[in-house]
Amino acid sequence: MKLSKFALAALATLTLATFAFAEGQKDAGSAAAPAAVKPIVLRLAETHPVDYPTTKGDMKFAELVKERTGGRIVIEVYPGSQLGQEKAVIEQVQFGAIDFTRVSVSPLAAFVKLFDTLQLPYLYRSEDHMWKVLLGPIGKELFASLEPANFIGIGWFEPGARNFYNSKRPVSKPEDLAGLKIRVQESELMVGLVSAFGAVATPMPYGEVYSGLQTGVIDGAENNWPSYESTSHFEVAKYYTLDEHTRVPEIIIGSKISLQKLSAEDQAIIKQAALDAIPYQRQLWAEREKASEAKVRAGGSIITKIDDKAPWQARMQVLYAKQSNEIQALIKRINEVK
Ligand code: BDP
Repeated sequence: MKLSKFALAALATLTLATFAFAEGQKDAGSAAAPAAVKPIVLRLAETHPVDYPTTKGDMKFAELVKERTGGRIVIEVYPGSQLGQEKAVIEQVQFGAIDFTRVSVSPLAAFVKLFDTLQLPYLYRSEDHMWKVLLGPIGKELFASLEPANFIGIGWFEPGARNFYNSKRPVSKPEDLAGLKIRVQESELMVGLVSAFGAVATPMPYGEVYSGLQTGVIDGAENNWPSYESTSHFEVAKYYTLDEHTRVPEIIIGSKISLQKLSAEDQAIIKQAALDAIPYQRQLWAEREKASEAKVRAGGSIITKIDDKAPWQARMQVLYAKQSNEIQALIKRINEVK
C-alpha cells in the first residue's frame, strides 16, 4: 500500500501522540492514582435497630465523614447489636477489634469511673443544662479522660429521661419499688441507685431484658420512652412511672488503636462530623419521644405521673455521699454550669 506524504506525516504524529499519552498515563499511575485507592473501612457498633434515633445519628455521622473525605473513609454502621451487647463491644473497641461504638455512658463507666458522674440521678436541671455540660469544657475534659483507657471521645447524643417500669403494680412513690426485681445496665452505680430505692437490682445486657420480663426473672427495668417502646417491653411490663431519675448521655467513642493510624486531619474531620450530627439526632429524638409515648399509651400502659420529685431525690442522697472526691468536685462544677 502506497501512502501519500501527507498520510505518512499524519501517521507519525498519531504514533508519537499515542506514545506520549501512554507515558503520561504511566506517570499518573506512579503518582497518587486516586481512582485506584481503596477506601479505609471502619466499623461502628450500635445496639438499637435501624430506625432508632441514635442509629440514624450514627448514619448521619458516617455520611458526613464519607462526604468530607471524598469517600476515602467509609464508616459502616452495624445496628441491632450485630457486633455484640454494649459491654462486650466496649471491650472490643478498647482492643481495636471494633473501631467505633455508640453506647450509653452507663456501661462505659465500668471502664472509666469518672463517667459515673454523668449518670447520677437528678443531676441535670433540664435537658438544656445537660447539653451545656456535654458541649462545654467538662465534656471535653471527660473525652480526654478516656484516652488512657484507649478510647477517643467522638460525640454525644440525646438520651431522654429514664423512668421505672414493671409488670406487677403501679408505682407512685419510692416505697412502691420495694422488693421489685429491677434490671439495670451493667453498671455499679445503677445497682446502687436501684438498691437505694429498696428494689432488687439485677444487672443484665439490654438484649436479654424482654425475655427476662416475660419469664419473670425480673419484674421490671427502667428506660426512656423510645427504648420502652422499641423493645416492646411495654407489652410485658405495663406500669410506667415518670420519675425521670436519670438522663444518661449517649456517647460515640472511637478506638485509639484504630484512630491513631489515621492522619491528624482525618481524625479532626471525624470528630467534627460527629459534632455536626448532633442537631439531627436531637431533632429525631424529640419526634420519636412523642411517637413512642403515643404508641405506648395506645398499647394500654398505665402511666403514673410524678409531680413532686422531692421524695425521690431525697432517697438518692446516700448515693451522692458514696462518690469519690474527684466525682464530688465534678458534680459541684456541673451544678455551677448556667
Ligand atoms: C438505652 C440506651 C442503650 C442502652 C439501653 C440499656 O440507648 O445504649 O443499651 O438503654 O438500658 O436507652 O441498656
